[in-house]
Amino acid sequence: MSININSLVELGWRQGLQSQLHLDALASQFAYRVVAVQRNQIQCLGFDEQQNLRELVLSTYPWCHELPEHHPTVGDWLMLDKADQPVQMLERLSVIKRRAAGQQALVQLLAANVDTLFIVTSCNDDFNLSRLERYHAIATETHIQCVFVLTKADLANDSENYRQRLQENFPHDTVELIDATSLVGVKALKQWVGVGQTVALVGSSGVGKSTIINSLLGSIEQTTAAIREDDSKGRHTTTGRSLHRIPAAGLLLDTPGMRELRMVDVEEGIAHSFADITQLAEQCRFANCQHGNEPGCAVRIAIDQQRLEERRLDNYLKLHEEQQHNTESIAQKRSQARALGKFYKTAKKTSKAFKGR
Ligand SMILES: Nc1nc2c(ncn2[C@@H]2O[C@H](COP(=O)(O)OP(=O)(O)OP(=O)(O)O)[C@@H](O)[C@H]2O)c(=O)[nH]1
Ligand SMILES: [Mg+2]
Ligand SMILES: [Zn+2]
Repeated sequence: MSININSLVELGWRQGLQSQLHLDALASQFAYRVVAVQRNQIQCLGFDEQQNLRELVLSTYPWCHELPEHHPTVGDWLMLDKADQPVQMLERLSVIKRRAAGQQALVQLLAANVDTLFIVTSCNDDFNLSRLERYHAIATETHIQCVFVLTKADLANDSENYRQRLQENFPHDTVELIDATSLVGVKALKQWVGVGQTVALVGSSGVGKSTIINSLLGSIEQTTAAIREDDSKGRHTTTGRSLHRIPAAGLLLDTPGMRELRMVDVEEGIAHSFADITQLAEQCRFANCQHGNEPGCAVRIAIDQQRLEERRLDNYLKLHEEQQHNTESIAQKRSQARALGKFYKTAKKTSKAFKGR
């Protein structure tokens, strides 16, 4: 077989990807993983016929006119023919996305085929449970395991408080409190980055995503920069997404700190992330209870009895509404794009038939 499975495994190759291919494709095509995307340049890594590792830069692919959500993103797998032409993109086993910035109703992909998400925040003013709940819902939607990484433990004298608040809000997830600048500090994170595993790091600018990557790599591959003293905000040092291989371990995906994380296509993720609220809601007297002033609201009772934080309910309702609004706008855009695609196809056929006459 032309694909060196053992080596591709280190790049994250697995059964769920291979099973998407017919035998003839396996024999004639080569799997490449997208490791960085800059404007139209897609950098990917794979193996040639002699099983040598190769890095390629692609600037076009046959489906480049489709909606942005169908374009390759970091972590995607492309199948290339013997002339290095991309022929297909494999179905994503997981995908992290948000509604793109700006007025247009478009999806922006952040990463594909991720196993674990390190949701990074610091023991300082960056700490915000409502924002962390956004990341959590997005990961849960696509069945990515979440690990909360709380950095700058060495700079805060109440770091345990931060850890406790995080763990109470996310009782089913792991929380790691670390000093990201030291090798010893990031040791606890190694267990999530086994051979063939892909871990993406997300979080605001300045929380230490690139610092964690450098410490795990044991070398400086990513530029880092000090945060602002007055409000703990970062300086948006990392501007692109890129995959990094840790020797004898897995892959780490660095991302730029995001100012906004607008929810889209995440209904199930929200329901799972806020399972405590959705379960309580089942006991409300009215099936369509909005958990406001209705009598017999089990969610309100839980808040009154301090079993649920009001902030968490407010955020749940907010995210729910936001995701519904964005998903509807994007669904419209998708159906417009489909109609346009059909129109072009028909126009092409008609023009061919006309020319053939
Ligand atoms: N003392 C200490 N400093 C840290 C820790 N984590 C990060 N830093 C520092 O915080 C600053 C920001 O870290 P970066 O790694 O650049 O942050 P980032 O999340 O990659 O930020 P963007 O690329 O802007 O999104 C750097 O000066 C790091 O050295 C930590 O755990 N302890
Ligand atoms: Mg960075
Ligand atoms: Zn209710």
